[in-house]
Amino acid sequence: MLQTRRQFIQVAAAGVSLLAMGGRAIAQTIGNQGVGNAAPTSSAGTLFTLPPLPYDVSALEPYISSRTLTLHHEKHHGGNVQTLNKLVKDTPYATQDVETIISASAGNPDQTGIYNNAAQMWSHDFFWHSMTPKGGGNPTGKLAERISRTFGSFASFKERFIQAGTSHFGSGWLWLVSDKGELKIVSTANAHVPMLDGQTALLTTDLWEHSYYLDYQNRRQEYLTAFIDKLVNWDFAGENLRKMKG
Ligand code: MN3
Repeated sequence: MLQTRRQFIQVAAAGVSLLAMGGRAIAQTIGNQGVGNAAPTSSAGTLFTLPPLPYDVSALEPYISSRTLTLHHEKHHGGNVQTLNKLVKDTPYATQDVETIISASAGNPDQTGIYNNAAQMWSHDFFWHSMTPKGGGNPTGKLAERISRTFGSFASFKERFIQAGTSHFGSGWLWLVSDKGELKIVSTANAHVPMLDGQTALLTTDLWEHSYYLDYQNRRQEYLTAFIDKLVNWDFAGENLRKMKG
């Protein structure tokens, strides 16, 4: 599963100087350039850092404005990283990877803050990679076959994906997942991630209002339509499917 293979890179290697001392960064396996599995070794201060966006902040315009993307990445995703670092400091979590933190803290009433921020950090990183400046179009290869087989046609998939996101009540995330080998469209509330349900995420869209309100106000359906028609990164989803065993 992609989620279990997330690579860690040393902050210094990523060129981030402020947190370079003993720090670490998370990055997607895909889009991660020339980095190794550097394990965190410093007990003095292993911290997560905000991974850079995989494209320029203006690259998704006009569908997602640079203002939205800047705030979303720096303040929301960045806020998750900062808060998680504060919460895990001097705990056993400080030296663990984000998936382990999510799994171990989920459902623990004393660790709600840790869980929420770890899961949001993971999902935001996954979301940035679920989009690409020249996105949209049709999936290809095995993913295209699986989508057609599961949903009847790509058009039917798009309709159901947009409908699922539009009808989701409140904050959360919209996903295309593989659930025991079966493709499913699922929406999750707040910070919940599919890995907790034994599902492998292939693709996600952020349904929290901060992801679209400046650009679309209450028109969530327009945002979702733009996502699927103009932004979605089918190569990323296809790669996630390809990496699954079986
Ligand atoms: Mn968000």
